[in-house]
Amino acid sequence: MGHYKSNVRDLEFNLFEVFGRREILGTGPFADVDEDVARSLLEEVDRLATGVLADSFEEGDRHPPVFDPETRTVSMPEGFKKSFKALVDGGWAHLDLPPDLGGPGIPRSLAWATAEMVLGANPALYMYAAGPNFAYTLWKLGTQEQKRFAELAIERDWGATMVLTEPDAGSDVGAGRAKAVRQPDGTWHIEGVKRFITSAEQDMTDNIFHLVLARPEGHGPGTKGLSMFLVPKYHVDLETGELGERNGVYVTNVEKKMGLKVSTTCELTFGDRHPAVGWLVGEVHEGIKQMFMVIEHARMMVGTKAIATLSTGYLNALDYAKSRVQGADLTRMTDKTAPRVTVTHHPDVRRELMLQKAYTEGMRALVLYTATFQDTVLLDPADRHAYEMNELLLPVVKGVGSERSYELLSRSLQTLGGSGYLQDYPIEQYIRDAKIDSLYEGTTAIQGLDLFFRKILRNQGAALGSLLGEIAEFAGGEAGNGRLKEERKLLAEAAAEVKAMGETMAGWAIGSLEVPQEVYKVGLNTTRFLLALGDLVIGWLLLRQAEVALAKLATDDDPFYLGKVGAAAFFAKTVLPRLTAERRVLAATGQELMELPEEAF
Ligand code: ST9
Ligand code: FAD
Repeated sequence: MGHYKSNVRDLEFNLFEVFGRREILGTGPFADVDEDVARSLLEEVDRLATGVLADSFEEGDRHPPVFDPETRTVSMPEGFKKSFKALVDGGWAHLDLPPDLGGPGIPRSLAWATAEMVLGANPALYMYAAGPNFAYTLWKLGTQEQKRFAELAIERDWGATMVLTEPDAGSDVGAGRAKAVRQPDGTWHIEGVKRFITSAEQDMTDNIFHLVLARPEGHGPGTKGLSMFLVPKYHVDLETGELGERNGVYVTNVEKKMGLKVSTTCELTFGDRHPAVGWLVGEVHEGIKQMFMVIEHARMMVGTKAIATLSTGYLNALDYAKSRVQGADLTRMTDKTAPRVTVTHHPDVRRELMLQKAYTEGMRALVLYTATFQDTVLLDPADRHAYEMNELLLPVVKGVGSERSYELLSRSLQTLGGSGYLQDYPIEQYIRDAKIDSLYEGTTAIQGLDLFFRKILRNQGAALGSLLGEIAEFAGGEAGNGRLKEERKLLAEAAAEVKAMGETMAGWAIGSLEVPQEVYKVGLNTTRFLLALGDLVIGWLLLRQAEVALAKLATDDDPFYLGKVGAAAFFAKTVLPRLTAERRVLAATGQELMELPEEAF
């Protein structure tokens, strides 16, 4: 048995029983996909993920890629190459593409459901195989020649990267110093050093193309002065598709890190040996806007990766707990002759397992709920509401998904006792591999700022208001036929707390127009608010699942549905009431922390 434990049943439950995806299949851009096709896709990806993709997960950690500074090349571990080949040769790297680019034209919800399994089995594979997805973005943004390049990249499954970060420009992308110098032939020479670039070197694809943010000479400061350039590793004859000379972009170091070791994290140097030639994407200077098309996809990917890892962590912990015999039932704790029981009988283990289950399944629902808005945007690009809801939920998927998954993975390890600490089980690697999720693609602090200032304030609370309205309507309704009455009340209270938190923060933000320091109070609470909103949405989605499950339980005593009701009730009763304390802490925020001298820390 491999390390990866998938949960296709829960994916299908979300897609077909909760979020009604049947209704959009066979329509518009999804004309060629019906429910049978969707289910068989999930089944096939499940087989792949639990098999050949998961096979090299451990090897990639214990024998990471080797960088040769002389040749500036990387050798990937053999087993990982085999997994990569299976993914790419099976055409799975094209799953997200529309039919005009040779893809199956599946909804985003189904795409993220399949992505969860690849990301849970061996996350770096998804990233190395993301070239065709990057190319799709290039194809949408690019000139005719760049579209041709993108088509070749898709046809040949070239690798790709997103290149923003520099030593002095991490969260603050606009501080970037990499320079672009225009050439008489219309191309650009890129100069400078980028760092922490994922997948920038490997020996699994013939070519790699980099989407690079650099500042054209004479352009202004900040993110708005950056432009996006296409910089391939090898030059390409666009007519024949043949590779030409080596371009002047080289990996000059590969980082040694805590986890996700098989994913190369590279220093990328432009133009130190010979010119690094780039092409301005779309021939327009809109770099940050263009890059955010990639970033939005990547943030969704990171949240999904985190949650996928928690899911397999929880299922591994559950398996262990069901077979580990230790101690007597608590009711017979003083009877030394009492039979020993599996640890699932102990209340404390049950509580821990249920917390893991509730967050895992609630956050999976969060990913797929968010993806339903992406489906709507594909069906109707003019649907402003769906667009704004997706924007609102993305920092929640990324920020909450990564923070809660990391936190709860340590609970999964705890369930195994001392064995969890060993490399005989996958959870210690899951924890190391998942830590990165709260850091890259914008740290949690950045997600909190993005949520509050851009997705709520700038949107004048429209999307948040609509979400809170839906939650309040559900809480005030009859969901659960009398069975979820107490839980709905707890949900209504939690929604009111989150609303009050948002209003208090908005008040401070408005107050800062007169007293600038008031904004510190907002900044002291953006992460708190992000996590609180996450808990609220997770609690609501779990209760929506429980409502569906209760209806099924009328005729079907499937324990899957019992688990749904149990998880929702547990979350409503043990997690949602904590939001009252969060609101009180938030409301009491003062300036003390900001007034404390740095030396006092
Ligand atoms: C990284 C990669 O960490 C890690 C893993 C890589 C794995 C890759 C493989 C998988 C991915 C596959 C992708 C495939 C592609 C797609 C396929 C599709 C099928 N939303 O607020 P302002 C824009 S990479 C949208 O003033 P500052 C907007 O244009 C490194 N747009 O910002 C805005 O203008 P306007 C990741 C947004 O103060 C403009 O930016 N690094 C959003 O200048 C300026 O906005 C980071 O993530 C948004 N949410 O700069 C950096 N926000 O307002 C984190 C901004 O006129 N830091 N824009 O609309 C930040 O995000 C900062 O907040 C900052 C601040 C840089 C934006
Ligand atoms: P800093 O920005 O220096 O942040 C330090 C601390 O300050 C953090 O806790 C942060 O939350 C906080 N902070 C910073 N600014 C603010 C603020 N305004 N308000 C509140 N708190 C703030 N980049 C790419 O371009 N391409 C890649 O492919 C890529 N892959 C990566 C892979 C790995 C393994 C790693 C580690 C990084 C990768 N990155 C990549 C870079 C990554 O996106 C950055 O590390 C990340 O955006 C944070 O930047 P930083 O590390 O410079 O931290």
